[in-house]
Amino acid sequence: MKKIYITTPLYYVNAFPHIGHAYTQIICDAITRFKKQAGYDTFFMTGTDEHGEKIEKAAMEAGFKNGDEKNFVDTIVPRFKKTWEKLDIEYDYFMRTTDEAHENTVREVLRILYEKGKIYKKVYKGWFCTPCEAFWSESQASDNLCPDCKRNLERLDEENYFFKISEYQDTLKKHIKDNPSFILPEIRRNEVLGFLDNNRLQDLCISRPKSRMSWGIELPFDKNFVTYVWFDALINYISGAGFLGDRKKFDELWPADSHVIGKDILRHHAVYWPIMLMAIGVALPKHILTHGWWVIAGEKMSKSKGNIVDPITMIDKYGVDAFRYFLLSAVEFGYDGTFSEELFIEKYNADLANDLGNLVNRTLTMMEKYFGGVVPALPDTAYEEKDMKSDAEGMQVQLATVFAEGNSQATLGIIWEKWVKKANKYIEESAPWKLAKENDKKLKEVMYNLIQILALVALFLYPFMPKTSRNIWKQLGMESDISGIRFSDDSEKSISARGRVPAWGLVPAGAKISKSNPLFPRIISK
Ligand code: ME8
Repeated sequence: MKKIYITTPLYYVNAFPHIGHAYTQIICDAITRFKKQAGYDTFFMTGTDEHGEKIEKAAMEAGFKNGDEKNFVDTIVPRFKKTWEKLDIEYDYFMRTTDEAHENTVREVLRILYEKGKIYKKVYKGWFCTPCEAFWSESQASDNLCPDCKRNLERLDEENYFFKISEYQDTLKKHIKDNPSFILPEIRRNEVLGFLDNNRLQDLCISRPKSRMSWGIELPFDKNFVTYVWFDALINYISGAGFLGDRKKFDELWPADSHVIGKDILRHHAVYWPIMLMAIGVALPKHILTHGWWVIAGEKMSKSKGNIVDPITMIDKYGVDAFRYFLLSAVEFGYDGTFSEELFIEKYNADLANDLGNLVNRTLTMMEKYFGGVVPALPDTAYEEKDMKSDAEGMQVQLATVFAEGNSQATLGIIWEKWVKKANKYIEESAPWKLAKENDKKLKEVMYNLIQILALVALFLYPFMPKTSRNIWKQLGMESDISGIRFSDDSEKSISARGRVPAWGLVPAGAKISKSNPLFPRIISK
């Protein structure tokens, strides 16, 4: 059976990861967990991009000698892995562009394309931006500044190998037009179509003479050259899926369901990569999900600008799920978002301390107080909370529809409005403390409902905040592992037919609540 194959970009190892990279990881992790929960088999791949000029430069700056770059990158990769571990990123495979299997695949792809006549040699005269790894023509860079990052360009006048991409322009345009969900969200799709409408594609330079830069993969047809960083890196998506090595794995994984990227590398993924695949004769990925940038004081957070925030600092200070929640909920997928600790604290206090934390804490406190922590059986006369019960049934499908385009903000928004906030309102309106005082038998029903609501909240939150969701599940006295629960498949752990959740009754009467410390204590800002 085809697996859902999700990828992140392969990050450059010239510096440690920051919040921008963390965001892409968290989105991919949430998508993968969401799909698993819905009953699909998944494969989530991430990794590092380790060749090229800027990595070589970083290695030299760190005191490593020419030819010793691999030892330098080996010192950086563990930091990426450690950060992903702290962020609870459950990937299946960590791909490095220095892996032998990947390098072999790149060489083989180069050979195939060279033999097909898709790669040729010519003298290149023009401009080059080292930080962006991008070539620019005279007309594109009239002021000698990179049109993308506005930094100084380097003049180049050298022989190189080029990949013929110009001949695929119309086929690509047609593919994008015929497949409206190929590039998401729409604003990014329009950006690519606008670029293809207004520019004639220039053939892509894919090599560097070794005399200038040797930290790359040697071309199989010319040992004086190594391949250009993008040509190397993009192939990871198929090499990691077993292309040319493991046919069975490749058939299970390809085409990828979603390449998740930031808007900075949209053109590489939505123009160059599909054309490479067309030239090789491989199907195109289904979706390219493109998010915006995290911005600090109006500027893109980036290694080269030096305005980065380390995710590990945030996690150590506020906890992993509070950090995941902020990144996933504070910005609409596809658009830029502003990061600041003040905004973080504001959102933490409002959504996590006040809404979610409070809901869990006061429900469980009342359970202990009124029922000694044992979930009561529902009385025969129970009226049940009809609204929420019927909402629960269609909930997974509703969330899946919204989250299909990566919009975690809207997805979490639904969970908050329809569940967390509504449940708090239910507590206010039904006032269990009054019912208890009046010895009203409706108290049992209200508390029973609240417990079922909490169980569903834990399940709905699991892809986004796995630790919190596990914690709530455990406090409800549930012994199963929440990560193994499927909304819809044939296994024993499945809790319903595909796409439907059996709303009420996940926590059985008699379950013993084990309340622990408040989930998200309020942060008092200085
Ligand atoms: O581009 N806001 O690597 P890279 C949001 N090696 N996301 C951000 C971000 C920000 N301020 N800064 C970085 C490369 N990102 C290539 C990719 S793929 C075959 C090769 C995230 O280390 C975002 O996902 O510069 C962006 O696309 C990626 O990191 C760029 O990482």
